[in-house]
Amino acid sequence: VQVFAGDAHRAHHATELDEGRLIPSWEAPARADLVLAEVTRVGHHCADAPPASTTALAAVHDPGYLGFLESAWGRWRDEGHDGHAMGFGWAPRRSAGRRPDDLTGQLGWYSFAVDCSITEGTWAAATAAAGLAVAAAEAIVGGAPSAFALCRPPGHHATADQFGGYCYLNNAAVAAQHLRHAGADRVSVLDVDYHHGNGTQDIFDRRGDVQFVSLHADPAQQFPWFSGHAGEVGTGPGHGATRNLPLARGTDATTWLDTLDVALSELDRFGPDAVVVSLGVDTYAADPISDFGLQLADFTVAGGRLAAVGRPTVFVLEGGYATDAIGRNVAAVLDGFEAG
Ligand code: OKP
Ligand code: ZN
Repeated sequence: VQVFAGDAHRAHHATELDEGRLIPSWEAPARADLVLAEVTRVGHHCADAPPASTTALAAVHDPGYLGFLESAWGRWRDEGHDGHAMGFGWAPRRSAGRRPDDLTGQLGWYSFAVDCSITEGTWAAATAAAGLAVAAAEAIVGGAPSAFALCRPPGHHATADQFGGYCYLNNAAVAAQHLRHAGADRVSVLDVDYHHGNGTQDIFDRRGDVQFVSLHADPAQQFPWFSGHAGEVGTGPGHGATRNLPLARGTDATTWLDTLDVALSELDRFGPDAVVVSLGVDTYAADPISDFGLQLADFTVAGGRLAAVGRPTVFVLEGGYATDAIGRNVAAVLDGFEAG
C-alpha cells in the first residue's frame, strides 16, 4: 500500500476538556509517528505531499470557516490569552443564528465540542493532513489499487463549517470529493472508526453520488451524541445514500465483523468506482477512550473483507488512542487488504 505521511502534524498538540479537566489531548503526535514507524518497518513505501490547496478544501468546507481556522490562532495570540483557543458558548436550539464578531464567540460558532482546541500549529497540521488525503486519492486516480493517508489531526467529525472531536478539516471528504472531480462517478465512504463520522455524513447528506456508510458506537451512549442513528439515511437526492449501523456498548469482534459485512453489502449495492475508508482503530479492545472488543487479528480480517469489495481504496487515518498498539492495528488492516 502506498503510504502518504509527513511530520507537519507534530506542530499540533491540542488541549481537551476531558471529564472536567483540561488535559493534553489523547489525540497526540506520537500516534502518527508510531503508525509511520510501523508501516515503514513492515515495508510500505512512504512519501510526503504538499498541504491541500484552498480549492480542494473549499470543495467541501465553507469559505468563512476556512478563513476563520487559518486566522484564529493569530487572533487569539494578539488578544493575549494563555492556553489554547476554545469557545465556551454554543447556539441554543432556537437562536437567531448570526455569526458573532468576537473571536471567542466565533470559536463557539465554528465548533461543536470542547474536546479540541486551536493551537499555533493547528492550521499547518490540518492542511498538511488534508494534503495527504488528496495525494492518496490522486494515487488511486493514477491507477494504484490502494493508498493510505496517515492523517493527523483526524477529520471525520469536522463538518463543512465546524470543528470538534479532534477534527478540523474533513480529510476523508476531501479525498472523496477529489475522486469525484477526477472522474469517479460514484464514491463510497466507509467509516469504521469507533465514533460516528458526523462531519462526513453531514457534508454528503444531500448527495446521491457519494455514499456514506458507518458502523459505530450508538450515539445514545457515546460521542458525537447527536447523529449516527439508524434512521438517518440521507436527505433529498441523497436519500438512501447514507447508512448508519449503531452498535451497543462493549460490542465484541464477532458482532462488529458481522456488522462490517452488512456495511459492505451496502457498498456492493451502491457500486462505487472508488472507496474511501475512514480508518479508525479505536475499536481496539485496549483503546483507552472506547469500549469495543477488536484484537489485532480482527483488523487483519477486516482488511481482507475490504479488499473483497474489489474497488480502488483510499485509507484515511481517523482515531485510535492505544498508542502502543495503533501502528500494529493499522498495519494489520493494510496487510489484510493486500493479502485479500
Ligand atoms: C475522535 B475520533 C474522552 C473524550 C473523547 C471525543 C472523542 C473524539 C474521537 N473522555 N472525546 O473519532 O476518534
Ligand atoms: Zn474515533
